[in-house]
Amino acid sequence: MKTAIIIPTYNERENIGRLVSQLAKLLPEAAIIVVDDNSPDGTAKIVLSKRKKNSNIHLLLRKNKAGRGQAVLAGFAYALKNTDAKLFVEMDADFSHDPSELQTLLEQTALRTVVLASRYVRGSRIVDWPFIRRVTSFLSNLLIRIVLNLPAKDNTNGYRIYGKDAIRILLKHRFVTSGYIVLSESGYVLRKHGFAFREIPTIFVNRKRGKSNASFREFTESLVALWRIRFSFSP
Ligand SMILES: Nc1nc2c(ncn2[C@@H]2O[C@H](COP(=O)(O)OP(=O)(O)O)[C@@H](O)[C@H]2O)c(=O)[nH]1
Ligand SMILES: [Mg+2]
Repeated sequence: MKTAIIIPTYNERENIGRLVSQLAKLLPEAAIIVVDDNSPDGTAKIVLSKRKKNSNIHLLLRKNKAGRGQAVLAGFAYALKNTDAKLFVEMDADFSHDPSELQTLLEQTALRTVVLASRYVRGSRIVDWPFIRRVTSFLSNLLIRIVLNLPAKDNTNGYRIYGKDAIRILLKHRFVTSGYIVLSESGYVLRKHGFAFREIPTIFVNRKRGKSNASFREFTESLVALWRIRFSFSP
C-alpha cells in the first residue's frame, strides 16, 4: 500500500541525509516528507539536495520551531493533500527509530488500528538512555495511561503507523498540545473514536549524533497538559 513517511526535524544535519537515503532504499515507492522548523544547522538544505535526485523526497519548511507534534500534524496534512498514501508513518530523524523495523511494523497495519513501536512490551529494549530519562519516560507513561485511560503501554514514542481514516480524524481535531505529548493526545482522540492500538516491540537506541530537543520544561508542561487533554475533548 502506498506509504508516506513523516519525519520532524530540528537540527538533524548529522542524521537526516543518511536516514532519508536508507528509507528511500527500503521503500522506493514511499513518499518521504521531512518537516523542518527552519533548523539553523542547514538540515533543510540537505533534504533539498536529496530531492533533486529523488522526487519522492519532500521538504515542508516551517518558519519557527513549534514542537515535534505540530510538525508531524503539518506533515500529515501535506501528505494527505500531495500524495496518494493510504498509510502514514511518523518517525524521528535521529535513528532512535530503526528504519529496518519499518517493514515489520507495516505488516501489522489493520483497519481502525494504530501500530505503535513500543518500548514497554516484552521483547523491547532501550539502549544507551541515561537512567533519569528511563525513569521519567516510564513514570510519565504510567501517568498518561491513568489520566487518559489509554490501553497502550507506550504513548510517547513517535514511531507509529496510522491509516487514512485516523489521519482525517486527527486533522479535524483541535489539539491543545504541540510537542511530543501530541502523541498522547492523538492516542486519546483516536481511542475516543474507537481505534485499537497494536504495540510491537522495538529496540530504541539513544541518538549517537546531534543533540536532543528534550527539555525538563517541556516534560513538566506535558504532564500538566494531560488534564487539559482529558477535559478539552469533544468528539
Ligand atoms: N520540526 C520539528 N522537529 C522537532 C522539534 N522538536 C524535536 N523535533 C524532532 O523530533 C524528533 C525527536 O526529538 P529529539 O530531539 O530526538 O527528542 P528526544 O528523542 O525526546 O530526545 C527528532 O527528529 C527531532 O529533530 C520541533 O520543534 N520541530
Ligand atoms: Mg531522539
